[in-house]
Amino acid sequence: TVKLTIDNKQVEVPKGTTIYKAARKLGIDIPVLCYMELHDLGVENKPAGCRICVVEVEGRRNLAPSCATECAEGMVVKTHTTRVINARRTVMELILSDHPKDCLTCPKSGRCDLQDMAIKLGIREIPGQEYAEMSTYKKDFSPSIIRDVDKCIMCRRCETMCNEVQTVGALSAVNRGFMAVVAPAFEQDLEKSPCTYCGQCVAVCPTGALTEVDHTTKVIRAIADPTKTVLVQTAPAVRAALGEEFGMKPGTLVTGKMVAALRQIGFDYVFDTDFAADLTIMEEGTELLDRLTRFLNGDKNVKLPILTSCCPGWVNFFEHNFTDMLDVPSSAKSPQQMFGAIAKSYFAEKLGKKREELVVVSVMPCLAKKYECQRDEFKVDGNQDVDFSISTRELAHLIKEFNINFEELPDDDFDRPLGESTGAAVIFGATGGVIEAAVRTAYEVYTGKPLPKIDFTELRGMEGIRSATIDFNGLPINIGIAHGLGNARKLLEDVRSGKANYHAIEVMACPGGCIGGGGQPLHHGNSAIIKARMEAIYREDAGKPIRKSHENPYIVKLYEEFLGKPMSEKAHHLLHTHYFS
Ligand code: HC0
Ligand code: SF4
Repeated sequence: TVKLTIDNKQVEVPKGTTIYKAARKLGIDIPVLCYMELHDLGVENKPAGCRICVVEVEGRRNLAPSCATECAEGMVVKTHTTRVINARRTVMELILSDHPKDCLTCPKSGRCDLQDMAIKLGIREIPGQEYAEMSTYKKDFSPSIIRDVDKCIMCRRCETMCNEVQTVGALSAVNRGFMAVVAPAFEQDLEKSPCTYCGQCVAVCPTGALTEVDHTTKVIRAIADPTKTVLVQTAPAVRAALGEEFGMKPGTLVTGKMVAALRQIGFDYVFDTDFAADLTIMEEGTELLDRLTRFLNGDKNVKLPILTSCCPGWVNFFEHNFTDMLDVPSSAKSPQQMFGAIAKSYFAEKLGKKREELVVVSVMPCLAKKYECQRDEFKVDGNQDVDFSISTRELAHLIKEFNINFEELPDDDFDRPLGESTGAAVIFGATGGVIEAAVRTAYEVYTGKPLPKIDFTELRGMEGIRSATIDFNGLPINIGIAHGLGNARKLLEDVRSGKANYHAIEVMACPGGCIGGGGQPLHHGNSAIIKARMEAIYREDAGKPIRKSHENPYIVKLYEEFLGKPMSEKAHHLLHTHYFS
């Protein structure tokens, strides 16, 4: 260890610790723009590029970037001398001189790290601004994400997220000097790159350079249109994070308030993606058991392990990177898309309306869902099963725009039939939850016996790659779980090479699963926030009266009245899909 003094306080830290981290140990928060630590992932973004974090080290001529300078024995550090403050302001003025000043209309306004820093450092004018040249780039619109590179400050957090955590490699620094920018190869549009729309780059971008495509205006128009019946479905993870946008603690569950707010906004029916998650388990669970039985009967052509297919970032990733394995994932559509298909057939019939008269909106913790709902396979004669997908952040905007006092709302309940769900559906929102939900149903269907215990804690947690063997009455079922696309790549490569031996694998593109999605309140890679949301998800499950998908009475009714049985011809037509390279 080494001992040093920071702002007149003594601290002892392990050798190799940076000044920035040593200061944090003392409760001193040195301001940073580019630096980012992803606690549980062992990944740091440390380009020492922004120079906002400089400090004065006694005996050294130059100021030192605290994020990249290691502590030494006897060091004396000052974090807010006049020299340091002046240097920070100068750096900030330089950054702002090449940054658009359209804060009033910027989608990131109010939650922008750069704006916050300008306020914190008391920047009131930018000297020489009238002579400064601005670098300009064209805006890049994809179905999910907008890149407004004029606002890029070269912190390179997105690059770290995309390359190191997700191993997608869609973003890297190109050009030099004034024209340096983070972009896809050859400065192509995101849509032509291997981007999966996972949105993790958006989740860590400190400025308005990376934001979601906004669907709220379209939603407001649909609600105001008297010829349309507008249905909303809410994803499992939204209820565990929406409260944060209203100042509530991470991990606060706001299911009832969320339903009440959606009613006040004016949706005709407030339904739940969780209903469709239960439906997904019926289809995917049956497919798993079907493949297992064929395998046990000696069928050599059967594809195992089955891979979950409900995460659209993951689907995009395997369609791009594992083109030789496109028949391995489950053919079950995601809950978002199952919901849309059932809403515009079964429920439309119940209402006596044509599918074109219905508008289906989803609220998702995810940006890839915006892309997913536009895929051609999920349209009938050009009419999308899910018309618009808004993120948790966009829903928070809508609630504020509609003058709703969210904190004061009384709890309300979802409409029936497409609003009823079980605990198994809720846990879809956390890594490991989809496969736990599938096991709860597959076990009982396969063995014909009730589960001795409902909670499979061995499938839970934050470890990037996990595995467990579940005993199906004497038949051991090997389960694999990965979250974060870098982990998914590792696990899939082991499957491809025959090194790993699993019957079923769950993959979620975002660290933590959907609770850590790119459409959630910004988590900046902070794992404490993700863990609090995860606990909330399991709390909601534990409190549900029904906790197994096959016991959802409205799912039972849906099969009786409409679909027949899981994987029937009708179910196949409405609830299954295929993949492309
Ligand atoms: Fe998820 Fe989903 S669980 S992907 O993480 O499967 O986005 O929350 O809505 O569709 O249900 C996201 C979350 C969903 C879907 C569900 C699945
Ligand atoms: Fe990379 Fe995901 Fe961002 Fe696409 S959305 S650029 S895959 S981090």
